[in-house]
Amino acid sequence: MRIDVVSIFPEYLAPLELSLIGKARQDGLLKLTVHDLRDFTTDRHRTVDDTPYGGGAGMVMKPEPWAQALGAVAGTAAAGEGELRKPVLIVPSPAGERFTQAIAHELAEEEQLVFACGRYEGIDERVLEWAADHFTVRPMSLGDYVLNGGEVAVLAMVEAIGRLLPGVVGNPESLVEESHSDGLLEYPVYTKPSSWRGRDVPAVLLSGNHGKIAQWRRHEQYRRTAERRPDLLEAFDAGTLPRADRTAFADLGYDIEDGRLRRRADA
Ligand code: 6GU
Repeated sequence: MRIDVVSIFPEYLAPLELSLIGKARQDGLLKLTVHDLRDFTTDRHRTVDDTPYGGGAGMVMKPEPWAQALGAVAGTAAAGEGELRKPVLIVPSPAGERFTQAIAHELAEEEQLVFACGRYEGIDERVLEWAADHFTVRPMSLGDYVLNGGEVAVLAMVEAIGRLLPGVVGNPESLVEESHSDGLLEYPVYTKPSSWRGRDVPAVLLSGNHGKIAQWRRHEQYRRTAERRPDLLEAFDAGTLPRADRTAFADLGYDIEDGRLRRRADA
């Protein structure tokens, strides 16, 4: 995969040289380049922003440096059958679509991703309209809070996507049983010693009974998800659960109707 990041703070992206993602770059699994937006300005002051039309607080990023930068990084990749596949332009913004594990999986299939890091009040809207001719444009948000710019969001998204690329995570099994891989939160984990400061590891995990352990872990996932992220259970397919799992959900205060979980009114 090829990734280009455009930012006025290229140093902000230095952590992408570390750990798993840094290793993936060294191994050639990920070709990641960070570009300085100011290198695409033409004035002496390397200006990237100006005051907003219509008034109001803050500054807006000017269109021309962005058009130059995006034009320079827009590669074209073969999509088979002589088709050219547009790169995906991800625009981090609190006004974007919510970035999820499912979207990370989608984006991990792409040949090229370009991240356009806005600062200030954002990028002139016409840049995104123009860019749609050359890219699949996807404004993306990490969640409902405001960061000062897209750089920290790019660190998060590149890590979430990069670890899904073939060969990046040493043991691909570790991608299977983790939070959000099955729409649920992960079960709690324990290591030695089996007793620590008066707290014992749940006995079932020491039992050697793999069926019982798998069931306990699944039920812990249900319990945790119901407690911390009940919203995730709305999308959960409860249609084909074994009896013990139905009972587990009943104990958590959920009925199952037409394969969907429904919180009991009295729960
Ligand atoms: Cl992707 N960008 C910015 N600037 N703020 C955010 C965000 C992104 N996601 C949540 N807040």
